[in-house]
Amino acid sequence: MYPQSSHDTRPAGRVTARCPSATDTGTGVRAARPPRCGSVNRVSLLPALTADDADEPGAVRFGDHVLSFADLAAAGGAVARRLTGARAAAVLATPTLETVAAVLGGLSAGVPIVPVPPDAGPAERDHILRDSGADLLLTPPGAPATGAAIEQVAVSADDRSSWTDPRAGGKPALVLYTSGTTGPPKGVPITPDAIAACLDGLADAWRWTADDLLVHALPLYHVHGLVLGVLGALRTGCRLHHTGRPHPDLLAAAGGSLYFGVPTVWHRVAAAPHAARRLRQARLLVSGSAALPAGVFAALRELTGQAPVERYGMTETLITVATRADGHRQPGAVGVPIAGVETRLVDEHGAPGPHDGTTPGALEIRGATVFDGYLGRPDATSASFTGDGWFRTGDVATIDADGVHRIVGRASTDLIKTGGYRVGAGEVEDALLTHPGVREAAVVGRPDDDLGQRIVAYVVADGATGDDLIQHVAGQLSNHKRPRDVVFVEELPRNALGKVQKHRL
Ligand code: MCA
Ligand code: AMP
Repeated sequence: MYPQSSHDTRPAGRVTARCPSATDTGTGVRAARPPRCGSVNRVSLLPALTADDADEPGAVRFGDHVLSFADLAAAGGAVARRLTGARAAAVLATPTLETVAAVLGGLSAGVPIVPVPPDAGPAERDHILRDSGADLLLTPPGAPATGAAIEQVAVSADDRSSWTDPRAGGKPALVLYTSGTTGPPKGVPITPDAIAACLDGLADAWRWTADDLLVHALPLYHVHGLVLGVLGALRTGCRLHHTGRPHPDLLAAAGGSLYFGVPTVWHRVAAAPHAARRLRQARLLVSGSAALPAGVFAALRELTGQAPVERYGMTETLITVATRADGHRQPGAVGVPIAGVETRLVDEHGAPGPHDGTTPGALEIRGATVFDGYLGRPDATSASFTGDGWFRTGDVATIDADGVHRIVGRASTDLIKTGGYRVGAGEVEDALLTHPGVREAAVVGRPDDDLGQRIVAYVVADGATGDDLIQHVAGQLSNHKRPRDVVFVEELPRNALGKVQKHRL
């Protein structure tokens, strides 16, 4: 099932540009600088782990647990030895050094790693394990038996073995699960080449170097926390402090130079002025995964003395557009394509849209960071790419004459962003419908100052309370997929074809 090269999952006939050539003008927006594909470090994916100073203590800190890069590599080496012969290995992705060691073990052994949200209910977890074909579940030591149907192997970050440096390449290193509008989450294989291109593009945009101290508290089963927040440190060689919880006081006390957060975290930092003021010493505050509200942008600028930079991406494309450290920081603007990435806008007929800063169009992306296709889902893959190889993001954007992008909405209301998490309305509806009292369900995202959107479920049901249904969903899926509110209705508004009219809810 796993492709051996980056081309195996592409639909026949699809033309892609992994790295646009200098003469390829296309109709899109190109990174202002020439693509750096040629300068990607193809020898080593994570050079910090074998650098001359890899023995320096204190490089990577998760709470009170601290390791040097060299010790972390040796912990990864010990995991790699246990992965011999595995097809894919799932990891219960707690925010710990054990998860980092497990990911490194997979990278080193050439075994795709499949992070599983640690709070995933059995339905979500079993889907991920089954769909990915993982034959092992790596967990922190002392983790209770999960009940998963595959062998559970405890990982210790204190084990040591020799480290084999992972190479860049086109075979999947990670498979991350992400929601669509309907059905269970889909697997997104991510190659070392795509990771390297993304991280090098961001390092260039943000002047991200080994002199930085990166601080965040993001989950380790998504691109933001795992690819940027962990592998980014191991590629640039910067120190990393994961604070466990994204509490403003913990973030401030870490004294970082570079901070990553989702808008919900920045909203909470802005609401804690004493902590926010302590971020004045930071070099760069970065927001992503969802739109940063203008009010939070303004509050951060006021309290920290600097405007945050926003960047935009998706699980399928990694991060593709970013405000540069030396770029103009404006609320709502997510910046320009990173090196190696092209973007374009198209209208409803697929024709190129103007880059005038006001006309919205469907945003399409191609380039070195874009995935090749969903795991085992050729139908979904071909629906996501145009015939000439551009990925349809599903986001609606404007692009101005300087190439600055603004995300102005999503084409589908059935993808909800709550706390930076992407949640498909269909997955939550399916979970609600497995409750014996529920006859119909429609799930929507409602604006929320803290979460961006909150999940609200409209149900036709007998003999169940709202709390029952929230707990029922939590029993199957991850915590953040629970509806915050349940509204009981007599019937759902439907059109003549029987389709629920969510705009009328
Ligand atoms: C949650 N709780 C609930 C419900 N939902 N209780 C009752 N009913 C519900 N429906 C509980 C939670 O379990 C928690 O309990 C408490 O309420 C507070 O929850 P919440 O408000 O959600 O806050 P939080 O748990 O502190 O989480 C906020 C967060 C989190 C830390 C910002 O949303 C987060 O880490 N988001 C990051 C998502 C992310 O990494 N996305 C990147 C995707 P208790 O306190 O007991 O636990 S990658 C991506 O998007 C692309 C590539 C990109 O651009 O980055
Ligand atoms: P995910 O697959 O969880 O990575 O979610 C990707 C989606 O997050 C994108 O399609 C956008 O809708 C949204 N997103 C990510 N970054 C931003 C941003 N800076 N501004 C607005 N939306 C964003």
